[in-house]
Amino acid sequence: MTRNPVEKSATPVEKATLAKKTPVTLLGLGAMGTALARAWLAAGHPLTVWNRTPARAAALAAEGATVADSAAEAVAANTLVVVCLLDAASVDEALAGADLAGRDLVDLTTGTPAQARARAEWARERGARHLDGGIMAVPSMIGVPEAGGYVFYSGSRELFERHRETLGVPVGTTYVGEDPGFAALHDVALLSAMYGMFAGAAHAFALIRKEDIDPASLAPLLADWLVAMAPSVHLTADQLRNGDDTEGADSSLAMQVAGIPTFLTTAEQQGVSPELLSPYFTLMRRSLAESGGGEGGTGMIDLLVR
Ligand code: FVH
Repeated sequence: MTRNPVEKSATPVEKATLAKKTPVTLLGLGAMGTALARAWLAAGHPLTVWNRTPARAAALAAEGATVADSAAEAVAANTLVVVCLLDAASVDEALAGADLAGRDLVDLTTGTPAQARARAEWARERGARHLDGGIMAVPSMIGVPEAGGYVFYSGSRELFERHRETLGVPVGTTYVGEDPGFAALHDVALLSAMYGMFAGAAHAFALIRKEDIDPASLAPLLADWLVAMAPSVHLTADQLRNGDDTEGADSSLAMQVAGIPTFLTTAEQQGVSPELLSPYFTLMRRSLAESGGGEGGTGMIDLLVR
């Protein structure tokens, strides 16, 4: 293990400050892991890191991290072990030879709810406690509180509370429940909505692509419109809760379905494939037909649930 040069040369005051901060082990120094590492180092947390490709740890060693020669050695160094690797298979591979007994394993690797539940059980069988995390941020948002990023956590509330302060150093924290799968479920839900937004924006840019319209002039209009429409999710939530999709509906489903030909014809006339929008329009039509003229769009949500 390469010792932390900052620790070796620390003054008594620096050592006292370091001593108050929870030591962290971090496995994975990709784009996200490196950003997390820098935030903990900047806040004065003693940090032990490991990465499959050792060269990625060199810069962090110079910034004060202790670099372990193996994942097992890094896990042995501290109680709090944070993992941020590519996928569940890489977590299996990295932790294969590590003794996890007594460790608090926090897995920030993106995965499915089922993978998170299986990991919690896997950790329990190895004598470790487990929290799953779903990162709602990109690396440039880490260590920048005003960027608004955060991590969803699920699993033991007591474990979350114990490490809340340390976990909150790189980016905000939002606890979503004892079920270990809930952080991943929230993560995937929000990212799925994001992809829907990206799909709509891609279609919008395609519509103007062949015209004498600067994409840079459409972009702010698009962004403002999406922001103006975003609060509609609160109305949808209320309607789902109350089982009444007429409640507060400004725009009836029937009116929206009547407008579908306008969108499809415009796409055709602009030489744009309707492939991103068509599935949603199909669902709108089915929902209207099956609801006998429902007012809102929550019927589509129930049609999606198999
Ligand atoms: N970057 C982002 O924008 C997103 C934001 C939301 C959350 N994601 C998730 O975070 C996890 C890590 O993402 P990342 O950005 O750090 O990813 P990479 O830069 O590609 O680094 C991958 C690290 O995983 C290591 N690794 C891959 N396979 C293995 C393996 N079989 N055994 C051990 N380690 C492995 C890789 O090591 P190396 O290639 O440097 O040797 C990197 O450390 C991820 O779940 C995102 O979905 C990021």
